[in-house]
Amino acid sequence: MNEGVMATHCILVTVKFFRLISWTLLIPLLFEKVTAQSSICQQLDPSPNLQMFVDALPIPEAIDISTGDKLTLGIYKISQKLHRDLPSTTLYGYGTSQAKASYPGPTLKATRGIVSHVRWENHISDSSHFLPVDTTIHWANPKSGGVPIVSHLHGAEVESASDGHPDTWFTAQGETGSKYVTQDYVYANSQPPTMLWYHDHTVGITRLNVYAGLVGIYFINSPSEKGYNLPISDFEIPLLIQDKQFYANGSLNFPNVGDSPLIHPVWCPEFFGDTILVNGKAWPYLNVQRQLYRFRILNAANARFFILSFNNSKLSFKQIGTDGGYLYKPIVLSTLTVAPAFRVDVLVDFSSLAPGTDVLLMNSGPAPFPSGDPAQSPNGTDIVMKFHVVTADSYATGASSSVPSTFQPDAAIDIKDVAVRRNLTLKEFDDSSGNPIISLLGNHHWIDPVTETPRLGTTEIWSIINLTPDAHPIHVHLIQFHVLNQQSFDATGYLNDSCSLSLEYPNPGSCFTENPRQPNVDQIGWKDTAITWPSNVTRFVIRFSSQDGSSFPFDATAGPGYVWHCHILDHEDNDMMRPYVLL
Ligand SMILES: *[C@@H]1O[C@H](CO)[C@@H](O)[C@H](O)[C@H]1NC(C)=O
Ligand SMILES: *[C@@H]1O[C@H](CO)[C@@H](O)[C@H](O)[C@H]1NC(C)=O
Ligand SMILES: *[C@@H]1O[C@H](CO)[C@@H](O)[C@H](O)[C@H]1NC(C)=O
Ligand SMILES: *[C@@H]1O[C@H](CO)[C@@H](O)[C@H](O)[C@H]1NC(C)=O
Ligand SMILES: *[C@@H]1O[C@H](CO)[C@@H](O)[C@H](O)[C@H]1NC(C)=O
Ligand SMILES: *[C@@H]1O[C@H](CO)[C@@H](O)[C@H](O)[C@H]1NC(C)=O
Ligand SMILES: [Cu+2]
Repeated sequence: MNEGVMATHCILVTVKFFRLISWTLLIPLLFEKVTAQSSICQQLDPSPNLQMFVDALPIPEAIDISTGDKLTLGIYKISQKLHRDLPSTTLYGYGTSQAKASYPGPTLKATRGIVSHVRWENHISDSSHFLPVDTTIHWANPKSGGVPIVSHLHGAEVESASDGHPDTWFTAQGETGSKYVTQDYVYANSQPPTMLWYHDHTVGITRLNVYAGLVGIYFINSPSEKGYNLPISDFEIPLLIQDKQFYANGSLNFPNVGDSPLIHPVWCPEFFGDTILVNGKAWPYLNVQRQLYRFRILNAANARFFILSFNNSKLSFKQIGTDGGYLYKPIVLSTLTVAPAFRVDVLVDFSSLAPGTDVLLMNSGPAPFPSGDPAQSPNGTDIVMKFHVVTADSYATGASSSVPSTFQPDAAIDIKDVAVRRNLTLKEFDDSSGNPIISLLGNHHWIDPVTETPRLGTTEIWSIINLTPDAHPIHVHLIQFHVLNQQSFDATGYLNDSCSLSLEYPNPGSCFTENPRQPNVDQIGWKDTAITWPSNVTRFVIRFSSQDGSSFPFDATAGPGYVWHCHILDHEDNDMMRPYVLL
C-alpha cells in the first residue's frame, strides 16, 4: 500500500549567498557566513492510497521509422488509466491519431545510417494549459493562447532545425516561437546504437508538458549489435520512470503556489511526486522468466534522482551502456544512480531465483539530491516496481543470450586536441528568506546573447563550477561527451573571494580541497547528461563532431542553434538553460 504521507517536498537546504532585489535586476550581495536552512515550497495533498503491483508493466507500442516513410506524430489531449484503482487521468500524449495517442508515446525504432522523417503536429485546441503556468518566468507566451509544444530528441546528433530548440514551439492555433523553422524533422541516426528519448522542450513550460505526458523512447539500432547476442524482444524491456502526484479524481496534482510567491506566484524550484510510475503505470509488476533480461532504463522525472537497487542480493545490474551507447565492458553494480534524463542499459539475470520469487526494484535517492529527504519508506517512493519470477513453460525462450565480456564503442575523445577551455558557474539566487527564485548558468539568463560558440570539429573542456547546494544534471544538445574528472572546492571561500579557482589545468586554484578525481561510476562512458555535484568542479570533454570523430552528416552551424541546460525541468524552465551555436 502507498502510505501517501509524503507530499511534494520542495525542501531545499539553501545556502544563502545572495539577497535578491528583483529577478530581472539581480544584485547579489554576499553574506559573510553561509547559513543552511530548509524552505518548504508547497505541501501537496498526498495521492490516494494505491495498492502496489496490481497493473502489469505496459510496453509502449513500437513504430519502425527506418522504412523511408515519413511518420506523423500528433500531440493530443488524452485520458488514460495510470492505475487500476485510479480514475482516468487527463494527460497530453503523442500518437499517430487521437485514438492511438498515449503516455508514454510510441517507441520509435530507427536504424543507424538510415535517415528518418517525423512530422510533429499540435492537436491541443484548448485555449490554455491544464497545468498551472507561471507567467512571471520567461515562457513561450503565445499571444493567441493555446498550448505551445515542440519536440526534442534527447541525445541525438541532429540538425538544429530538427532539434526542438525551445523557441521553435508552435500551437494548434498556428502561432510559432521566434526561432520556428519547420515541423518536419529529419533525424540523421548517424550515431552508434543506443536509447534516446523524445520529450517536449517548449521554453518556460517544459516541466508542465513533460509532466503532462509528453515523453517517449527512441532506439537507434544497428545490425552490428547482433554479434553481442544480447536479450531481445520479450527479454529487452524499456523502463521509463517518472514520479507524479494525483488527486482522488485521478487528475494530476502539481504545485500552483510558488516558494517565493511574491516573485514567482506558481513556480516551485523542484517537483517531487509521491507516486512512482514505470511506462505509465503506478508501481507495476512484470512477470519474468528465469532468464537474462536487458532493461533500458530512463529517468524521465522532472527533478527526482533515483538510486536503484534490488531487495535481493542474488541479483545485480550488469551495466553495458550509458546515454551514448555501449561501454567497453560490463560493470557489475548493486546500485544505479540515475539522474533525470540518464539512460542506463543493464542486464539482469533471474536464472538463480526460484519460481514464485518476488523481487522489488527499490529507490533510495534523496530529494532534492544529494542532501534532501530520503525516499519515502516503507511502501512509497522507495519502491519502483516488482518482478515476479514465473514457472514459464516457455522456459527456454531467449536462453541463448549471454553477458558479453567486451563491446566496441567509439574510441574516447583525445584530450590532447583540446582547443578551448570554458569555465561555467551554476549559481542559485534566493529571496531574502532563503527561498530559491532562479538559477543561472555562467551568470547569464536564457535571453542573454550567446556566449558559447564552439568551432565545428574542435574539442573543448567545460569546467562546470557548481556553487549551489544541489546536484544538477547538465545536458548538452547535439553531442555525446565524457566526464573527465571531478574536484571538490570551497564554494563559500570562492564566493567571498578568500580563495581562487584558476582556469589552468590541472587546476591549481587555492579553493580546491582535493586533486581531480576520476568520474563517479555513473559518469563513465559516453554521456549527454552528467551530474555536477555541489561544491565540485566537474569537467566535461566535448568534441563538436559526430561521436566517432567524423563530420556531422548535416550542417550543424545552420539553423536556430542548440542549447545546454540543467535537466531538472523546473530549473531549466526558470533560466538554467543557455543557447549555444557552432561556428
Ligand atoms: C479533481 O480534483 C481537484 C481537487 O479537488 C479539482 O481541483 C479538479 O478540478 C478535479 N478535476 C476534475 C477533472 O474533476
Ligand atoms: C523483496 O520484496 C518482496 C515483496 O515484498 C518479498 O516478497 C521478498 O521476500 C523480498 N526479498 C527479500 C530477499 O527480502
Ligand atoms: C507494505 O506493504 C506490504 C505488502 O503490501 C505490507 O505487508 C506491509 O504491511 C506494508 N507496510 C506498511 C508499513 O504499510
Ligand atoms: C563533490 O562531489 C562528491 C561526489 O562526487 C561528493 O561526495 C562531495 O561531497 C562533493 N564535494 C563537496 C565539497 O561537497
Ligand atoms: C570566507 O569563507 C570562508 C569559508 O571558506 C570563511 O572561513 C571565511 O571566514 C570567509 N571570509 C569572509 C571575509 O567572510
Ligand atoms: C572563468 O573565465 C573567465 C574568462 O573566460 C575569467 O574571467 C574568470 O576569472 C574565470 N574564472 C575561474 C574561476 O577560473
Ligand atoms: Cu538544476
